[in-house]
Amino acid sequence: MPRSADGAPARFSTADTHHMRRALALARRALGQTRPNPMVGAVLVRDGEVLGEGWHHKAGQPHAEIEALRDAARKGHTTRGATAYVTLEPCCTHGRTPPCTDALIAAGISRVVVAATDPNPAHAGHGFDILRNAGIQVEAGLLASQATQLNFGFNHWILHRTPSVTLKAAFTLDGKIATRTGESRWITGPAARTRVMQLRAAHDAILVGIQTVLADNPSLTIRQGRRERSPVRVLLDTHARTPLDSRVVSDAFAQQTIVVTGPEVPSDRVAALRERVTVWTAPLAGGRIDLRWLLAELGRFPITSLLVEGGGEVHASFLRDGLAHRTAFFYAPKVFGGADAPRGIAGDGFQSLATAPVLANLRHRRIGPDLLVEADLKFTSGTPTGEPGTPEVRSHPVPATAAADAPTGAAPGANSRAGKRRGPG
Ligand code: AOF
Ligand code: ZN
Repeated sequence: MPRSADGAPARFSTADTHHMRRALALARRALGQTRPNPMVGAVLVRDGEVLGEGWHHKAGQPHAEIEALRDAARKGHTTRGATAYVTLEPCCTHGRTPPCTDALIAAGISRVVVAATDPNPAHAGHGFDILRNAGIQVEAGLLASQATQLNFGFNHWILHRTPSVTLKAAFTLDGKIATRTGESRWITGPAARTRVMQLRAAHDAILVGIQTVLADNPSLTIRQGRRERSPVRVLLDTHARTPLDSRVVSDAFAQQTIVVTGPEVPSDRVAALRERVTVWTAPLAGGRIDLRWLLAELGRFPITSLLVEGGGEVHASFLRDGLAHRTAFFYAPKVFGGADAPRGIAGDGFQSLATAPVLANLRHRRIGPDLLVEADLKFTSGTPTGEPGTPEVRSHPVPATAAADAPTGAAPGANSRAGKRRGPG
């Protein structure tokens, strides 16, 4: 049973559920647009009448509650005695914008129904206390898991300041991602590829390795109907081998691309790349880009969620270092065979059963002829981001470890800062 913010059982009516569903739908309108802020929706209702609706559009702009209050005012409604349905606990601190708790109290709202608690340590229940102390009835937990899932990136980032990492791959049933002659288009069907577009849209950035760029020349954009847009695209390119005519470097979204090279690469290659894209010079760990360093930089960018689309060596590195949180593995009903045919997860592999990651909370479904298996990664020991040797499930929300205040946002492509700071090696 859902619980109110103070743990007492709360009863939600069908009308409550209906309005919260609407608030969630409003929140989703800003999918991929709010980083590093969460997506939030709000609906104001009195006596069954919807007075105002709103959602958070972008970091730095008004929060969902404020948008809904303004919408009600525009429509000539007062809000005294109304119920506010909000998908996230109202904030109670001054960030880029003033506290929503103050605005709700000033507007005379008498009941606040919330889906998820804000994991931001600056809020995390304080918003509820402030509202309740002002005499407002507060109930939380309605459709909480949907609201939490929606903001899986924010929920991780606000605690760790690094992105939540999802590994995505499309395999044959025998774990191959290409035939032995390198044919890989397409392993999965069109429905699975549409689902990949949705996955991309739900992440702030996509990462691939140089092998994938050289083999497939992917565009990594989001194509929905006639519209095409791009999340931030990150290429791991230790030796600065990215061809200047590859799509990620030369298409209309090139200013959204970050090429990450090692420290010792020809300066003319870096200069040529830098004319089109942002180039970061990264330290190496074991001869490859140091992924911990990269995740910290992406967190500063700020990127809250990262979709890793391979190839096999890249996936293996994230797994080996315990840096991935979820998987989205597509399986096509095909078998390629071949000891030398490329595998979805390569590298050296884990030495023992005891150190191999285990997948928890498995969710599977058919997508056309294919199968999608989504799961959370569980490292039983080895080198995850948590304490070595400690069993740990990195699902969402993750345990609190970190800082309290939210940094300021930055526009995609506006990060020549990083490129300038770390010149070519
Ligand atoms: C809400 N409603 O719509 C959002 C909230 O810098 P600011 O002022 O935008 O504050 C950002 C923090 O506010 C963010 O880290 C998260 O805790 C919360 N986001 N809160 O009440 C909203 N987007
Ligand atoms: Zn707020």
